[in-house]
Amino acid sequence: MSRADATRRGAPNGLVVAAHRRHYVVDLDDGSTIECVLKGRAITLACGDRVEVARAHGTGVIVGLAPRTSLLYRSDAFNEKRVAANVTQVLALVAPDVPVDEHLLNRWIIAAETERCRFVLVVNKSDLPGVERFAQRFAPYAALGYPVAHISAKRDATPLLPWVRGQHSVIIGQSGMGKSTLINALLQSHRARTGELSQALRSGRHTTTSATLYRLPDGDGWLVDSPGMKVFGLAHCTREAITEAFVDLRDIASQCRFRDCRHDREPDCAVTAAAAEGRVAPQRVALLRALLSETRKVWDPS
Ligand SMILES: Nc1nc2c(ncn2[C@@H]2O[C@H](COP(=O)(O)OP(=O)(O)O)[C@@H](O)[C@H]2O)c(=O)[nH]1
Ligand SMILES: [Mg+2]
Ligand SMILES: [Zn+2]
Repeated sequence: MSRADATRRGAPNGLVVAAHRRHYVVDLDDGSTIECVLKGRAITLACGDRVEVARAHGTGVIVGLAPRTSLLYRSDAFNEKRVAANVTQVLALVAPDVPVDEHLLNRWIIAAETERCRFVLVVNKSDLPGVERFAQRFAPYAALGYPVAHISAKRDATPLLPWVRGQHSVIIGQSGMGKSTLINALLQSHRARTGELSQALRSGRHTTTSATLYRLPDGDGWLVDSPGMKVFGLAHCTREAITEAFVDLRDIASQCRFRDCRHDREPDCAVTAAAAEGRVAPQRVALLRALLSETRKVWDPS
C-alpha cells in the first residue's frame, strides 16, 4: 500500500490505540475494537493514526490512512521510531526522587515545538518532601513560556484534568517518574463518572506494545502512554526546523550573517554574541549546537 493508495480510499473509520510491529489494535467509530494487520511495508502507523479498516474473517486489514496533523518522532542515524500521531500536546513528567536528564527534557521540548504541539512540564510526586526546592529547577522552563503543573498522581491527579480534556496528549518521561500511575489515576477519575473501562482489554493481551492510547470519554480527548526513553534523537529535523523550535533563540538566530549559520565558529553569529553577553542561557545554545551537529551527521556525512 503506497501513501497515495492509503489516503485515496474511503473515510477513516477508526483510531489506532495500540501498535506492535505490524499489528495494531483499532477502536472503530461504531464502538467496537478490532485487531488489524497492515499489508505492505510503505507505511508504519502509530497510536493516534486515523485509519480505514476492511474486515476479513473476524480480523481487520488497514486499507487507508488519514493525513496526519502531527507526528511525534524520534530518530538517530540508524533508527527511527514514531511515538504517536495527531498529537496536540506533550506532557513531560519529572519527579523529585528520580535524577532528571535535562538534556532529554530539552529534546522533548524541541520535538513538541517542531510538531507545533503544546508542551507542559508536569512535576509529579508533589507529596514527597523537598519538592518545592526541586521544582525551582524548572523556573527557566516557565520563563521560556512552558506551563509547569504540579500534581501527585498517587494522591490526586484531578488537577491535570483541565490540561488533558479535549487534547491529544502524549505522556513522556524517564522510567519511574509516574507515567503509568498518572494514566491509571486519570482513567479512574473518568471511569468513576462514565463507567468506561478500556484498559483491561489491552493490558492483558498486549503487554509488549510500545505505546498505548487511552480515550478520555469527555469529548475527543485521548492520552498516549509512551515507554520510557533514554534517548530521543532529532536527526530527521531540518536545521531550520530545529532553530525555529528554540523559542528564545530563533529571533536572534535570524540576525546571524549566514543563513545556514551553525552558531558555532561562524563570523558575526548573533547567537554566539548573545551568549557572550549573557543575554541567552548557555545550556540552550549548547543544546542548539548539539542538535544541529546531529542533523549534519545524518544529512552530510563529511
Ligand atoms: N510518592 C509518590 N510516588 C509516586 C507518585 N506517582 C508515582 N509514584 C511511584 O513512583 C514509582 C514509578 O511509578 P510508575 O507509574 O511506574 O512510573 P513510570 O515508569 O513513569 O510509568 C511507583 O513506585 C509509583 O508508586 C506520586 O505522586 N507520589
Ligand atoms: Mg510505566
Ligand atoms: Zn549564528
